[in-house]
Amino acid sequence: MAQIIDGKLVSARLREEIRHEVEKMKEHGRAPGLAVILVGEDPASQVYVKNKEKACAEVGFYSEKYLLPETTSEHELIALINKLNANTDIDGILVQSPVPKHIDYKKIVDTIDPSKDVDAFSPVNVGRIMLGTYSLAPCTPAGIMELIASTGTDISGKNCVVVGRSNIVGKPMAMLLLHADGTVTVCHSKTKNLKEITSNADILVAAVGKAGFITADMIKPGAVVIDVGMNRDENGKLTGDVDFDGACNVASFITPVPGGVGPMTITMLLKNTLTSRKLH
Ligand code: L34
Repeated sequence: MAQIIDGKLVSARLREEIRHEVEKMKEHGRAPGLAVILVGEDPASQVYVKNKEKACAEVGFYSEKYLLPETTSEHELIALINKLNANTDIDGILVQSPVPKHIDYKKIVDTIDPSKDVDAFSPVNVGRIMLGTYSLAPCTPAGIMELIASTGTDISGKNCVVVGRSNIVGKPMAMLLLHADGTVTVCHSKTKNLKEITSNADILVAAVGKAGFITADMIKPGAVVIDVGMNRDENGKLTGDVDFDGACNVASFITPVPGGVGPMTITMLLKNTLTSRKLH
């Protein structure tokens, strides 16, 4: 049976370190400040943003939350970001994705001052991730690196397979694994012989967005399996991209959904905001 990688536990340890550092920081100066913006009423986004706000309070950050109506114009959103760019109490700005269709997310990300881009989504920060010279890490992939480290697995020389090539997860994940000397393969919807490739993975990261897509027969015995999926069934129950029960019989370590990658994404956001505070 696979051991479950407890994302809440790994998160709690890191958040305690952050909280402690913030406490010391506040003796001499201001706390790190994060602004989170949500446009519209997507129920899943509301949960994630609420979790981010809660996490900020937990570690003693200053935070501002902007819940804007669906009808907010691109122009209004850009004006708010420009105000936050100039606000010296704010070290991090995050616009929760997805945004309504009439807003161009790329344009929004381009407006955020790269030094406050705690998602590390802006072209400057993405470039730094590619070069390996980044200080703001992509949150979900960086959280996954911590989860892998928590198992004691050395990535160097391992076959790492990432299923999914999104800008938020797949692409930056591949880069971080490559920087850690993994042998990295990125698979996607056009990949042929997917099972053949995943079956060779010592470390398998599933970021597909389809419930139960990765089945036990696609997993190498003893693999470390990371499930990035956040799929909701018709009853609103959260499930990952991996058939968890089946995978448990094959993998050596596996992350659950919920309680795996999700909490770590938020923890890395806190870490980036703290880093950004030190640079401002
Ligand atoms: N700008 N947009 C921006 N930055 C991000 O880093 C995100 N992401 C993704 C969606 N859009 C974004 C998140 O915050 C996904 N994501 C995220 C964050 C937290 C959680 C899930 C996704 C989370 O807290 N998950 C909990 C369960 C929550 C629930 O019950 O719905 C968990 O234990 O996995």
